[in-house]
Amino acid sequence: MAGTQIEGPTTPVALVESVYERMPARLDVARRRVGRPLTFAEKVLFGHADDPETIGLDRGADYADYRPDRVAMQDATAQMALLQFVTAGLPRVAVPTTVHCDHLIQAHLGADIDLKNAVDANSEVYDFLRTVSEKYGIGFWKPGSGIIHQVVLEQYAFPGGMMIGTDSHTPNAGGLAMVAIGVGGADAVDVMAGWPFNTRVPRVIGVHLSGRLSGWTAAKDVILKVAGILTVKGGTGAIVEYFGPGAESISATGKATICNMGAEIGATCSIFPYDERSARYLKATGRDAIADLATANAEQLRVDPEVEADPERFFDRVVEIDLDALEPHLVGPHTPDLDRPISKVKEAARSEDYPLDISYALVGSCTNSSYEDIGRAAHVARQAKAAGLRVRSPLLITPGSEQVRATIERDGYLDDLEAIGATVLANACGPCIGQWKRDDIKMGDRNTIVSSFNRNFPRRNDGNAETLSFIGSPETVVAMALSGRLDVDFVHEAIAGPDGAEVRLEPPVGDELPSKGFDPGESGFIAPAADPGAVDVVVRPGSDRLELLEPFPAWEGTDLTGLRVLLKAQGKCTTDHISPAGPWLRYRGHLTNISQNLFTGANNAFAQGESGQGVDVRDGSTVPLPDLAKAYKDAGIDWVAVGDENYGEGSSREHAAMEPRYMGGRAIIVRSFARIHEANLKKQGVLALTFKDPGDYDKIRVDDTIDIVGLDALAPDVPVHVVVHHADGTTDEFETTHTMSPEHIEWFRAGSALNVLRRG
Ligand code: MIC
Ligand code: SF4
Repeated sequence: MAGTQIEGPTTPVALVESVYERMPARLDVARRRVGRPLTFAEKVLFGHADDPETIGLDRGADYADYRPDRVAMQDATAQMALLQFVTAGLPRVAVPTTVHCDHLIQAHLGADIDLKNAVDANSEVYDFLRTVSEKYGIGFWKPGSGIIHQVVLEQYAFPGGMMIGTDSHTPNAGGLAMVAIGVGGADAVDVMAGWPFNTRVPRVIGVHLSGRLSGWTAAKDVILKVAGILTVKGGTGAIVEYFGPGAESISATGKATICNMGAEIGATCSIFPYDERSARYLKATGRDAIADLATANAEQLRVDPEVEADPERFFDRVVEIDLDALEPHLVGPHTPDLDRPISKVKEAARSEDYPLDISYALVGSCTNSSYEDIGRAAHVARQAKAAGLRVRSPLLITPGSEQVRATIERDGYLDDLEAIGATVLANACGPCIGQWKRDDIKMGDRNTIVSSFNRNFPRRNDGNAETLSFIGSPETVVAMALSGRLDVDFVHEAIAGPDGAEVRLEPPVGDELPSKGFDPGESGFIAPAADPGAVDVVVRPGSDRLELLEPFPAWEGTDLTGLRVLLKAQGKCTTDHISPAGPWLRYRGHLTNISQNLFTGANNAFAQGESGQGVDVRDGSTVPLPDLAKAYKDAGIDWVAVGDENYGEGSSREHAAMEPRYMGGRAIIVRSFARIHEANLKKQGVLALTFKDPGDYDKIRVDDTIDIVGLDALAPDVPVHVVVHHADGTTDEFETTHTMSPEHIEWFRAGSALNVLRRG
């Protein structure tokens, strides 16, 4: 098994070989069992089934065990995952695993100084992550080496492979034909401990691509369009599989952009077939042997021909995108599925009264920071420079990895961008995760920003709910920075140049890959220790950043009665509402401290006006939700939270599930859940319940007490009964559904999945 060898800075060819070797026999079993041809995603899943002969087949219904080839974690989620892993008492990880330091670097003054400040400010956390990695056989990527998903794409992703990662944008690796799934830390702990990854067999949505990408239209526009069609919950429980002749007109990194943002529509992951563009990327990143192997096994790495010929028969849904007709798009504000072609943005901006001046433009993030992305952005910058134009909105650039940064520097792209006034930030998440120290506006100032990122929830980038964030491709963002206005259609109109001259921007052109090859830059990889016994892992007692975990108590064996309603979330309640990032990233390894942010972004139907407030039913006072949760906990009062549609959308951060659990939350009852968050709740022993009749949401009142009954008979597919006692003496009763398998029920009983793992 690959786990016994020392993790290196790239995927060993032997691992890829072993995946390809076992695939044909497994696909025979799969075809025999399902009795039809297979989509590519199904091939990869069967290729990684714990047991292909018995694995569940019913897409969207059965739970199934898979054996991923790899685990990746970023620093903001790895802390909690590794705090859990070390309590399992195992000598080393069972599968190849890496940790990437990218989220904790604050963007403020520019790459060098920001990186130095991050290393100083986070040394305790980085030391913890590095020593745990060294001790347990995990590859460690230092701060500055790049954003997890770019580094994974450059070094570890391979066609037909399967991985999980503790970050919702892990599906980025689908651009290299990999099933790559974002999970919470507890799922990663299972796999690192040698257990299978358990998830529901995904449905498969096919996106058929015809035509070719050209002109201003970029890969980003494909996913912005798909997001508009499928909406933020349309991909839930599904793999989005791209196929058709248009796929070959998109580079590997462009495909990764599309797969990355599949997270925004709730998809389990997204995937492209292996093609010549994938081979080119593998070779350019020094993986010729893997490219050759993949080419030799190409048939396993795409849909069966019958599926391509008659997709409606085999996919759960088919979406058609004609790349020839696709215009560049901009989505937002506040949600990634509010999409408009650039040609319609002006009209919308005026009618919706969006601030027309763009206060900042940002290029980068794991989604859009490849060599090709920056090359196309730089081409727009060169045109501007030739016309004497500089940016009218400040422009920030974050390269995706050290390799991309060194190469775009060598090839002059950074100079092109700096020449029109751009500032280059460290190779990290920076403003994308709210690690952005903005000095130009005050909190509460209404303003517009445009970025090439993937998320645009309120407060996401700068903590200000009045920042309206729009998302487009890197070239769109640079063009908009040049006009500085939301109401200039740079595709069809001229931009005002110096002295009033009109400047027409030509569609951008950029090389897919560097003709001189990549410059690897400064290597950021640290291999695990040869002698793990010599490595000490230190968690300083009294630290405010790291805290060892206490196991959650086991279920008391009785029904849950007399629960209070802490919160009834109204409308969007993403993980950024439940456990915001930005300044709170500081406490990602300290459950007690981070719990102080619980629900601070949530809109409570019972305490409207300001977000994050709740009503203490004991005296009717309105108090911040984290304080209320703590007060209830201290008084021994357990509680539930109620939520609306797609509750827990967004990040994989399991803090959004651990915090409620830690603060006395026993159940979350919602109209619908986002996949990762629901899984995270179950892992931590919280009952994740869905109103059978969404209308029952309306029955919940502020001063109710709630009983969740019949728990001794908790079983898969059996509804859970809820009795609501209103303060006026009346009661309501309703049924809720859940997705707990027998194993998940065991987690609930034991108090958490980790408690089960510890028991061995
Ligand atoms: C995000 O984009 O929201 C994050 C920050 O990368 C998260 C992970 C986290 O909260 O640490 C994600 O997408 O999973
Ligand atoms: Fe980092 Fe943003 Fe990508 Fe999340 S979405 S991994 S914060 S760059």
